[in-house]
Order: sequence, then structure tokens, then C-alpha cells
Amino acid sequence: MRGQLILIEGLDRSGKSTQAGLLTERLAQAHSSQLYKFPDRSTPIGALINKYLTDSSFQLDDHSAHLLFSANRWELYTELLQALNDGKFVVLDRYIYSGIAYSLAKSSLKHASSELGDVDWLYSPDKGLPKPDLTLFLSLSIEELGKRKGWGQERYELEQFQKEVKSCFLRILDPSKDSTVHLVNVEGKSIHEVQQVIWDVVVEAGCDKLTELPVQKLD
Ligand code: Z5A
Ligand code: MG
Repeated sequence: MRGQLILIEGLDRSGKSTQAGLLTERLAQAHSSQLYKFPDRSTPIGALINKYLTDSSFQLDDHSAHLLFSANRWELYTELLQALNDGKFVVLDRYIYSGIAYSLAKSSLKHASSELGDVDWLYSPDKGLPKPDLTLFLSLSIEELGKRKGWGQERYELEQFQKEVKSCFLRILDPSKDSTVHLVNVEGKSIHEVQQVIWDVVVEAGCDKLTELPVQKLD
């Protein structure tokens, strides 16, 4: 029996880290659980990503940046897989869909005909990573996001860019094509209310229990 892999995705300040932390604690009431946040800025590649995100004078080609975010996930791959197979529940705060959506958004706004507009190209470096058993996308309006604390300090936190990122997320995360994907509308909901909605989806999907199914791979 193994633990389940649950991903929380969303725009900046949509409440991912808050909810990923609360979900990890809730799961820990019955199981062992662990939280992984991407980018993980504590690794060698993560340190480079942190510099890229926080220092506007540090330039990287957008394709290279895309591959670095994926390489950062591969840095944690063995550990993450081991945790699941040891029976731990793993909660992810961002993962491959952030990788695809942010690069795709750059392609629409900056490089009309580059590889960054090709979803297959964007997806390929992550092929082989564990596929989440459940993906929750926290959805709210750009106006509401702008009111939240800490907005506007990093490279991608511009309103027009966030609008584009949102439409790219909704293009690649389609519940009608993948039953493990759920859109959670968090507009006007308190932290506690969002936590309850998320928990209801987790229980409904059977993702609060150990499973015999092998870990799926992104293919
Ligand atoms: N990126 C990428 O390009 N490619 C990739 O492959 C990956 C990432 C993995 C950094 O991500 C950047 O990396 C990000 C995408 C890119 N680009 N940007 N911009 P990050 O995850 O390190 O950072 P972030 O997502 O920008 O921001 P964040 O601070 O982590 O936001 P959050 O986790 O979604 O929100 P939060 O910290 O839980 O909450 C934010 C505030 O809102 C806080 O004051 C909360 O108390 C408040 N909050 C939370 N929930 C509520 C509710 N329900 N009501 C009211 N207020 C709330
Ligand atoms: Mg966060």
C-alpha cells in the first residue's frame, strides 16, 4: 500500500501554500504526510531559480528557465517516490502545470512562434515524473488576487501576465478530459471555507486513504 499524491495549483497568492500546509496537517491526523513546494529553492538548481525570480538583472533565456524548473522537480524525484511507496501522503504546492502555464503565457506575450508555444515541447522534460492522484486548481479573479498581501514583488507578478497565466492553466487543466483534475472556486471564501471544500474533494476522490495502485507516471 502506498500514500497518495495530491497537487495544489493556482495563480500567485491564490492560497496554495496556505491550503497545502493545512491539507498536509489534516492528512497527518490519520497518516504520515509530507509537503513539497516547487520551486524548491533549497537545492542547487532551486538557488538559481530563486536568483532568477528575485533579481531582475539576472537574465536567462526563457527555454532555459523552463528546463530549470523541470530539473528542480527531478532533483526531488527519488525522494518523493520513496515517500509515496513508504506509505506517506505527499502534498505538492505547484508542480508541472505551473511549469507549462507560465512558459506558455510567456510565449503568447513575448515569443509568438517559439518552442514555448508548443505544449508537447513544454510537457516533455517532465515525462516520467509521478502523476498526481488528484490535482486541485484554486481559481479566483485577478482583481481579488491583487488585493492580497505580498503581491508584486517577483518577476511574474504583473496583472496582464497573470491573466494570461490563468487562461493557460485553464487550457491545460481540463476536468472534462482528466477526472483527477478539479477546479476549486475560492472567490470570496475564507481560508477555513476553502480548506473544507478541498477536504470534501479529497475524500470524495478517495484520496484520504492508502491505495494499492502503483504510482502513475506522467506520459
Ligand atoms: N513557476 C514557474 O514559472 N515554473 C514552474 O515550473 C514552477 C513555478 C513550479 C514562484 O512560485 C514562481 O515560480 C511563480 C510561478 C513560477 N511565479 N510567480 N509569480 P511560488 O510558489 O514560490 O510563489 P507564488 O505562488 O508567487 O506566491 P505564493 O506566495 O506562494 O502564493 P500562494 O502560496 O498561492 O498564497 P499563500 O501564501 O497561501 O497566500 C497569500 C496571501 O493570501 C497570504 O497573506 C494569505 O494569508 C492570504 N490568503 C490565503 N488564502 C486566503 C483566503 N481564502 N482569503 C483571504 N486571504 C487569503
Ligand atoms: Mg506559496
